[in-house]
Amino acid sequence: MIKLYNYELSGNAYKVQLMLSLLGLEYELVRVDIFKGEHKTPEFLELNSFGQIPVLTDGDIVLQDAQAILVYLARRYGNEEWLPLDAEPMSRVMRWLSTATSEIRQGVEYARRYHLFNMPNIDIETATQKSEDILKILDQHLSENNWLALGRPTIADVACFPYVALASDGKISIEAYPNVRTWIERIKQLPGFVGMTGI
Ligand SMILES: N[C@@H](CCC(=O)N[C@@H](CS)C(=O)NCC(=O)O)C(=O)O
Repeated sequence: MIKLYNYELSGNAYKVQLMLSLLGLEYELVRVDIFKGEHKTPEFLELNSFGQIPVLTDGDIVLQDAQAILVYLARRYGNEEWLPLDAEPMSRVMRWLSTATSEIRQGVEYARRYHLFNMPNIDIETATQKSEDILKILDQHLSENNWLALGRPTIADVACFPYVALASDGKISIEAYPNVRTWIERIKQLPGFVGMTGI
């Protein structure tokens, strides 16, 4: 049985839940209340020494990091469709996994942390500027492409979708980015799509 250690407001954990659902897999959710520090207990640190969700277990396999888990699920259960192995298309998918953990995280994800969770040590001006920068780039890219990496949905879309779709939580409007809005709606139409609070 697959278990996903998550928290309902975590966009990183939601990425994994979305992938599980798109693949039509059965899974169990194990709630880790990160606002009560449940991700820093010795038991949880055994699963992820970083003290972060998401964690996914599949039998004896214990995996950490949303992007890494998407790679696992795509290859283990989704064959070539969600993450092909040929050099060029694989590189195109990886580009966006990397973008999810850099430009998108430092932009819309941090803006959300600041406004929704009042997290300290976030430079909101920088996060807001980075949000606008990446949304503009995404909108341009999506004006010529229906999906981020290939001519079909891949884990690139799943990795980038949550925090872009949650941008308004960070007081970032996506009104000026019509192609981003259309892409969000396109993802919501995928068979097996599941939402989260705010999406
Ligand atoms: N690189 C990690 C980052 C995960 C992450 O930032 N998780 C947050 C919740 S969305 C968390 O557990 N934060 C608690 C902490 O870092 O102490 C991933 O992509 O899974």
